[in-house]
Formats: sequence, structure tokens, C-alpha cells
Amino acid sequence: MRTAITLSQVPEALAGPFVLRTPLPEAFATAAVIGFDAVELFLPGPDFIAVDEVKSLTATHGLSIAAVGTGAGMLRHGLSITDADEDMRDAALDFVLSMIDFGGQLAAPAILGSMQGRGSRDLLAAGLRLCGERAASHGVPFIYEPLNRYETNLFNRLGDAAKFIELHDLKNVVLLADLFHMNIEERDLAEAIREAGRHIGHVHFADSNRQAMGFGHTDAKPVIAALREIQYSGCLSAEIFPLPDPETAARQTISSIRSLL
Ligand code: LER
Ligand code: MN
Repeated sequence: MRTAITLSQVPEALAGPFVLRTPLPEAFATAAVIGFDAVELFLPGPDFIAVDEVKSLTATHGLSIAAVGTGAGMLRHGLSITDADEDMRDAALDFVLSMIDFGGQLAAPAILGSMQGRGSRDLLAAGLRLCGERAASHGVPFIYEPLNRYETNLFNRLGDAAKFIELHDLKNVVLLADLFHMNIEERDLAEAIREAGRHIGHVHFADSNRQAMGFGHTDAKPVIAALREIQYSGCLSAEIFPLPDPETAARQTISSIRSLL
């Protein structure tokens, strides 16, 4: 398993669970110095920075791109791929597809989190199919993230989302296990990970209170054991609040992962 940390460049996401918010060159340098393998990018959109500039930052700092978030489409433009309005839905899909293309050029998968909205499962299946196909053209998966009940009506638990992927035969769509959402919705974190098994393609590594692992009350040992059991080899990505400050949160993430792995 590899370590990753979230970098946000979205002013509207000031209250969000993103650790490093300084300009990208500085944020990449901080992530590398603290010892992360990768960074997860939360950007305003696909044109915020040229792909070549990101490639040069990854090369300079020896980091890879764990994933790219799409949530700015919801935060900045109110877009969701399950919007009942067809024009809004199309605009949402355009945004997500353009983020898939952006990430794809960096060998990074895109994530559908808040842009899933609160719509119908049929619209979700249609959107995920398109996104999975587009991601496949870049040789990366597309990541679907079940969220807690206060953020979506669609899927709150990994096992239900895994069954949905199988029922609709959604190819190249993997699941994001966000331990913060899971702490609210799952009966048992490790059991949920085992149940979703091979469908899990990304992990948001957060403690119960969405702070760095070790700053809340989640028992991370069985979680790591379950991830090992399903032979998860992706990133443990710290999508957490920068508390008490970004550097402490980042360092705590690394030291907790080192003690667990
Ligand atoms: C995004 O990864 C996430 O976990 C959401 O809670 C953000 O709204
Ligand atoms: Mn998340």
C-alpha cells in the first residue's frame, strides 16, 4: 500500500477535508519532504493547470498522482450527474469526463464523490457506465465513492455499491472506501472492506472524526488487516481536516501508516 495526501486548490472548499492548500509547487514539496508516495489533487477544473506542469512537479518531487477529485463541479457549479434536468446532467458529465481526461494523462483515476448528487440510481448507473468507458481509454479505472447519508441518497455502504456495480455490469468502475463515511454507515469497517473485496480501488484514510488516523477513535489495525486480506495495493490517501495544522496532520498520517504497515 502506498501513502497519499490531499492537495486542494479550490477556494470554495476551505472547510473541506483537504490537508495542503498552498500553491502546488510548495504543496508538492511539502508532501515529498514529509514522505508521501503520491498526492491526490482537488482542483477547480481541468484547465486549472497544464498537464505538463503537473508532470514536471511529479518528476521533480518523486511523487505520483493518486487520483483527481471532481467535487469542484458540485461546489463551484452545482453540477451532479444524477440531476433530473438533462442539460444540467450533461454539463455535469462533461465536467467529470474532462477531469477523467485530465487525470488519465497523468495515469491517475478520477473520483465521483459529491458530484453523484442525490438523484436516481438509474441515472447513476448510466453516468458510471460512460465514465468507466472513458477512463478505460486512458488505462485507468473510474472511482465511485459511497458517501454518508447526509451527503447522498444513492449509496452509503460499500457492499450495496458493490452489488450495484455487479447488477449493472459496470465495467472499469471501482469503489472508494472512505473510512470517515464508513465510520458513520458501516456495521464494521473491516467486514465491509472484506465484503466489497476486489471492488475497492482507493481508500480515503481518515479517523472517525475525519482527522489524521490516530487523532480519533477508529481502530485502524483490523482495517489494514482486511485491506491486506483483499490484497489491496492502492493508496491510503489522507482526505482529512488539516488539524491542528496541515503539517501535523500530514506527519501524523505518515507515522500512523508506518506503525500499521
Ligand atoms: C469526497 O471524497 C468526500 O469524501 C466527500 O465527503 C466530500 O464531500
Ligand atoms: Mn472521501
